[in-house]
Amino acid sequence: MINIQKIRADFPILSQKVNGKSLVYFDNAATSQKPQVVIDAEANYYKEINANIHRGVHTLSQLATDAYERSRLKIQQHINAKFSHEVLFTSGTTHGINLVANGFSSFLKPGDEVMVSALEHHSNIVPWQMLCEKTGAKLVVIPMNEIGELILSEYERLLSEKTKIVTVNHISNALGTINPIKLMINKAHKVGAAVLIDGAQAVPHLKPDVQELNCDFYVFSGHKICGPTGTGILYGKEEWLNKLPPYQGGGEMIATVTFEKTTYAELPHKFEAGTPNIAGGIVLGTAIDYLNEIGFENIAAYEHELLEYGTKQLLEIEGLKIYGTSSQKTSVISFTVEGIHPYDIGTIIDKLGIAVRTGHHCAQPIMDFYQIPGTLRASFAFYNTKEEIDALVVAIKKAQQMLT
Ligand code: 7TS
Repeated sequence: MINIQKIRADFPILSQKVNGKSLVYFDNAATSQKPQVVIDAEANYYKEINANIHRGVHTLSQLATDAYERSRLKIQQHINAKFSHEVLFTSGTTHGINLVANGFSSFLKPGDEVMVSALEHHSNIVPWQMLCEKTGAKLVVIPMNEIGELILSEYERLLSEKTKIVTVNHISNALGTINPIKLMINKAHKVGAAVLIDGAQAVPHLKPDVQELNCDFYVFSGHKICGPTGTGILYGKEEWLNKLPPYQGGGEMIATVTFEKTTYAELPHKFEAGTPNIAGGIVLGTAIDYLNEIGFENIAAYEHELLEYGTKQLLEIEGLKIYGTSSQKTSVISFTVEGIHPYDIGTIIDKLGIAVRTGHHCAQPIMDFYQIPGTLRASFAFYNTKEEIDALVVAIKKAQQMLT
């Protein structure tokens, strides 16, 4: 069970006024808010143990290194990776995807295929397009249907021994659809393709088990799970990370350097060149502890309640249409209101203290599919309430009156 009063008290920003009104924060798919324990942990790192890691004999460096590596172990446990060196710190989902896409340029040749889905965020499209341009491989797209689900019969038809990697999100950021990734991973493996799962929108709602999923790569951002911006994780199976070339060269990722030849460090350091976001990596562990204390089953059940309530209440507004109506959905509602541009509603409800995202949500192909310029997107977190949803409905009706 969620103790909503207690949880809301953990987030100082939620009691803030915006434009003179109580903040209603429904832009959680863009980034989550941070609880006090996370804010404190960030400050405490700099107050107490700030030092560079993996390189000093001195005490602070050792303390910082231990805390950073403890966080890696925590994340390994959280996603159930087999080895801690399969867990790489990145600056976010975008970084993780680019690292893998860049590495695949060593493996691909003209005629090979890279498969993405119609439901992807731009950061899981563009790096693969760049890879295809570089290697002559072909980008193949798994199509979607009207309710925002991937068409699995088409997926099976498109898979072949030419497919070298399939890259798909666990949950769509623009529509909230939960993709059947376990099944998709199995099918891809049958033709010998690797699979990368973009878990950016999944990890706020569920605890992924990378061994059970049997994915080759799983990426996510820390800032969407109550952690700091500029943090993220790339999980990769050991055999793949050993095969992939390093992404960036620099300090910390080497074993030996001479002007003739450099040899690379073991995993995970081979992919962690330079001084990382040390505080961020440590505090990401704090954020994961915080979420696990609440419990992902509790989070999912409560957010599902918000999704059902929000869907019902919003649909009572005349002319409101929801995009993404799969039965397998997280707490994201993307919608338009007939005759009014999403941006205009977004601007008016912002004046009433309500934060939603408007636009194409970095998923232009989905908007093109529906032939719309964009939507309003209300994305709920475990610290939101039904009363806030009521406030959203009132605000949209007010905007509707003003604009029609
Ligand atoms: N993949 C998905 C599915 C996402 O939702 C996002 C960010 C990214 C990748 C990129 O993550 P980043 O942390 O590297 O930027 N999604 C959103 C969003 O929906 N609104 O703002 C950011």
